[in-house]
Amino acid sequence: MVAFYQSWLVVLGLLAVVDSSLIDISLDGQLCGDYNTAIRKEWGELKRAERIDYTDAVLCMQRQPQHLPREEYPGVRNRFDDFVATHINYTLSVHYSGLFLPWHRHFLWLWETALRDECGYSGYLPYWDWPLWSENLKASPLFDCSDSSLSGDGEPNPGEQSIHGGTVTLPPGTGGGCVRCGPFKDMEIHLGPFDRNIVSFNEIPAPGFDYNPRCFNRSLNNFVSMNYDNETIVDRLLAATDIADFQTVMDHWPARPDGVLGAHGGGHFSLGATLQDLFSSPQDPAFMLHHAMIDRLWSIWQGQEESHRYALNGTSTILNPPNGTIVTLDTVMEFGVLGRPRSVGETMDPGRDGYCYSYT
Ligand SMILES: *[C@@H]1O[C@H](CO)[C@@H](O)[C@H](O)[C@H]1NC(C)=O
Ligand SMILES: *[C@@H]1O[C@H](CO)[C@@H](O)[C@H](O)[C@H]1NC(C)=O
Ligand SMILES: *[C@@H]1O[C@H](CO)[C@@H](O)[C@H](O)[C@H]1NC(C)=O
Ligand SMILES: *[C@@H]1O[C@H](CO)[C@@H](O)[C@H](O)[C@H]1NC(C)=O
Ligand SMILES: *[C@@H]1O[C@H](CO)[C@@H](O)[C@H](O)[C@H]1NC(C)=O
Ligand SMILES: [Cu+2]
Repeated sequence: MVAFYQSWLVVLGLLAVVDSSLIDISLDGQLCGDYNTAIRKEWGELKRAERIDYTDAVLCMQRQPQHLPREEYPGVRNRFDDFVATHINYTLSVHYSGLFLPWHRHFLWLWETALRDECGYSGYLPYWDWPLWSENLKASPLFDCSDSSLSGDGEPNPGEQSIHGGTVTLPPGTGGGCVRCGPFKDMEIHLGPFDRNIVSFNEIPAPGFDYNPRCFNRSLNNFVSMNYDNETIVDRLLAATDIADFQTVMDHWPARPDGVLGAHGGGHFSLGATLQDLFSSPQDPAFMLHHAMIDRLWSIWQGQEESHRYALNGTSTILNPPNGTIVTLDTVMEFGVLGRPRSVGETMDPGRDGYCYSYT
C-alpha cells in the first residue's frame, strides 16, 4: 500500500508537466524497496577481490560468442563487441541529444545484467567518481595498472599530439601506445576507429562495422580531468536549474552552447584515443564506469525535486538539428540484440520496478 500511495504522489506531480495519455507509463513500475535495490559503488569503495570480479566478468564477456551475425557485422567477434556495435549503431541519435541520458541509462543496465546473467558476476556496476582522482589518474585505484584496476596508461608514444577544438587546446596525455599491464594488458579491439568530425547526421560513417583488429591504447591526461571533471563542475551539474542546463554542463564546458567537452567529454578525453571515439568508445572498459557516474549524477539531480524527475530536453538526433523529432516520455529507444525497445518514460526512475538500483 505504501508503494501505491507513493506512486500516486509522483503521478500527481507528473500531471502538471505531461499530458494525461502518459499516466500509465509512470504507473508501470512500483517503487522498489531496500530489500530489492542494488547498490552501485564507487570503484575505490569495492574490495580488491570485488574489483577483480568485475574485470574478470568483462574478460568473460570477451570470450562469449556474439549474438550479432558475423556477415553483417564482421568487426563483432564476441559478446563484448555486441555492446560496442549497438552503441555504434545508435550513436547518431543518442549523443548530444534528448536521448543521451535515458539511452545510456538503459545501455548500462543491459550491460550489468549481462555480466550477471551470462558471466556469473555477483556484484553491480561500479562507477568512476571523477573528482576523487582527477589530479592524478595514474595513482588512482582505477588506473594504477594493478591487478585490481581497469589497467592504466598506455606505453609512451612520442607521436601523441595536442588536440584543438573550439577555443581550447588539450595537451597530449602521458601514454598513447598500447596498454601493457593490468587486467586488460594486450587486449585487442575490433571496431572503429571513427573520425572525430561528424560528417553526417543520417548515416553511420566508415568504417561502420568493419573488422579492424588493433591494440587497446590509452593516454592518461590529468590536464583534461582537472579542468573538465573536477569538484566545481560536479557541483555545478547538481545545481543545474533545469534539464537543459544539466545537459549543457554535461556536454559543453564552459556551460555555454559553444563550450567544449563538459564533464561527459572530459572523462572521454582524459583516457586517450580509444575512449575518445564517439562511436566505438565502449571498447575501453572504463566506458561503463564513466557513464555510471553520469547516470549517478543525473539520478541525484532527478531526485532533488518532482519537476526534475520526468524532465526532458532535446530531439532524437545528434546535436538537436531544427528538424529533429522532440523527445517525450513516449519516444521509443532501440537496443538491437541487447534487449527489447524501451520508452523513455520507462527509464526515468532507477528506483522503480524494471530497474531497482541506486548509487552510493
Ligand atoms: C575546475 O576547473 C575549472 C576550469 O574548468 C576551474 O575554473 C575551477 O577552479 C576548478 N575547480 C577545482 C576545484 O579545481
Ligand atoms: C590508438 O587508438 C586509436 C583508436 O583505436 C587509433 O585511432 C590510434 O591510431 C591508436 N594510436 C596508436 C599510436 O596506436
Ligand atoms: C530545450 O531547452 C531550451 C533551453 O531552455 C529551450 O529553448 C528549448 O525549447 C527546449 N527544447 C525542447 C524540445 O524542450
Ligand atoms: C534534416 O535536415 C538534414 C539537413 O539539414 C537532412 O539531411 C535530413 O534528412 C533532415 N531530416 C529529416 C528527418 O527530415
Ligand atoms: C541498427 O539499427 C537498425 C535500425 O533500428 C536495426 O535494424 C539493426 O538491427 C541495428 N543493429 C545493431 C547492431 O544494433
Ligand atoms: Cu555513448
